[in-house]
Amino acid sequence: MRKTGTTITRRGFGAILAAGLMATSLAACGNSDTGSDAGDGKDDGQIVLGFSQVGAESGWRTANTNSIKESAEKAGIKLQFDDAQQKQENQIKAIRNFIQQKVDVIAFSPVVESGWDTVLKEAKDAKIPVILTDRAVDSADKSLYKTFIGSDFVKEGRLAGEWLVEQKKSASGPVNIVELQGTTGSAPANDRKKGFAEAIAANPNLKVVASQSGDFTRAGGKQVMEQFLKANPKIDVLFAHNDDMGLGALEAITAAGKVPGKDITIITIDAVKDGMQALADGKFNFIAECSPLLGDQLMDLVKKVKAGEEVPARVETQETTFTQEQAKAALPTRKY
Ligand code: GYE
Repeated sequence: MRKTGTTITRRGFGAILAAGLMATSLAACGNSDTGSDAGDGKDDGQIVLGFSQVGAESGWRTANTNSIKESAEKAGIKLQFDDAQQKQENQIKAIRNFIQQKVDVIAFSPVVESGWDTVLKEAKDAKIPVILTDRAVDSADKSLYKTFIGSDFVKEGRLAGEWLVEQKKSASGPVNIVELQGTTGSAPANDRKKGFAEAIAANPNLKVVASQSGDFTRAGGKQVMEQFLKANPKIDVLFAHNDDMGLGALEAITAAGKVPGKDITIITIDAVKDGMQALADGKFNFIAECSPLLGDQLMDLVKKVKAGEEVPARVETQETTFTQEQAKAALPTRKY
């Protein structure tokens, strides 16, 4: 059996409790150099984590939010959760609120890569450690955050492209690809596009004939796919940067009288349940996995940075890929 993202290290409840007690008592000893003084004056001694989430744009995001909420509760961490509705200005506002409230640690999943330096500097000046989850920022100053936890998006794009290269290796003519990009300026959209383009460069027959953002949503995927179908008489392949856009595109493809998975080869990223179902049903052809189950590892990191312990600069998620047969096998035990 291949390794899937659902096998991310899960620690026993006892270990979590012990780690929690240890971190709490360390925090109670006070004044670690990275910790804020936010815990002071709170009689319960609980670590307070301010988390700014991107939004609720996809199945992946919902699973990620659930994972973070469940893991915080399990770890005895008090979570201040904010949903930014896919707007950077809302995230900046939320982070400023967290600073004002003097939370112990701030974590966030940056909707786009650029434009974070000022607010990250404010957190640093307030001595509140910041953890990036899921998406990266392009800040040159790496001291503005403690660590990053998430996936290698370039690799995901590359795996998608490599699978296609293999499938189409005996194609004698042009293979027309349309690409549904994620949110413009976001790390996963930038990186998945890059990895895919690098991989398909191996075969000059493979050509991206149209590429546009569907904002990681089903509605966006459907709408942009409709435009693609109108403008391009021959589409052989759809590469969607997430399952949800691929699922939205299915409706447009069917409405145009084409058979998804047969007339048009569909490759997506994420491997959430609905995407895996579409793959098992033969409507998608291949998915590169991206695990949203970051909660447990995030809470471990929160405790460590609060305690002033060293943490790795980057913590990467374990992932795999799925064909239709593999999706059928994995679906019954899929957790998200
Ligand atoms: O692939 C997509 C979500 O940042 C990895 O965001 C995440 C992406 C995920 O909306 O479905």
